[in-house]
Amino acid sequence: MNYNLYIITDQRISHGKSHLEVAEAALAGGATVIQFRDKEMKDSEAVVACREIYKLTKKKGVSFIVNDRVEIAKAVDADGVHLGQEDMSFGSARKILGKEKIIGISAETVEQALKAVEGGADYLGIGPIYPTTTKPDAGKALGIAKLKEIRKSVNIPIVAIGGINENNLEEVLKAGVDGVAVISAVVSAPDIIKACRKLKNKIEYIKKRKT
Ligand code: TZP
Ligand code: MG
Repeated sequence: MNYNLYIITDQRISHGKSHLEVAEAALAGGATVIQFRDKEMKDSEAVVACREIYKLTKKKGVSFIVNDRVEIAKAVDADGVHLGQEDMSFGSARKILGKEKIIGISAETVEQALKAVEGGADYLGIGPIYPTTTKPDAGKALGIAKLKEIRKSVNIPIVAIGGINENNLEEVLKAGVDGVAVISAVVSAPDIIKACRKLKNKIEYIKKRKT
């Protein structure tokens, strides 16, 4: 899985664009992962939206992850699910989805990261790295030093999240993460395709320079 530019849909801040419209634009702009994230949408509607997004991602060979909602990930045959510390347990999710699917876990501390790895997580979402208003209940910003510390403690893929934009992208990537997860800097942008392309080009440039 290519974690480079992990875009998370959010209809609350997309200025009227649907999850599908956001996903379509993000894919056109070069997103390498699309995550569906909606804590309010009815299951029946979420399944319809996810089926459509899934189809688009498959046309592009991009991974499709569902946030929190394991049953919906299962229903639409998504590539995987992303779980926070308060969501369904890893073991239950693995049972429902089977061993082939990707399960990502959010972690804010080295302890949580190690526990997730031990439990069999496929990747970690670490954040919020910077302050963010997109997730009001997110903890305090972790900062780059903590991100580096977590990076050094585990060897599975890491995606950094929270307040990431084109201005801080470089220092985040320099911490050794595999990719960045972005919501507002892309989803709320007037031109999602352009915002994605800009980030994507920058990520590729920085990664190439490093190798
Ligand atoms: N988890 C930790 S921070 C965050 C989530 C879902 C929100 C990230 O959104 P943004 O707009 O990219 O700061
Ligand atoms: Mg969650």
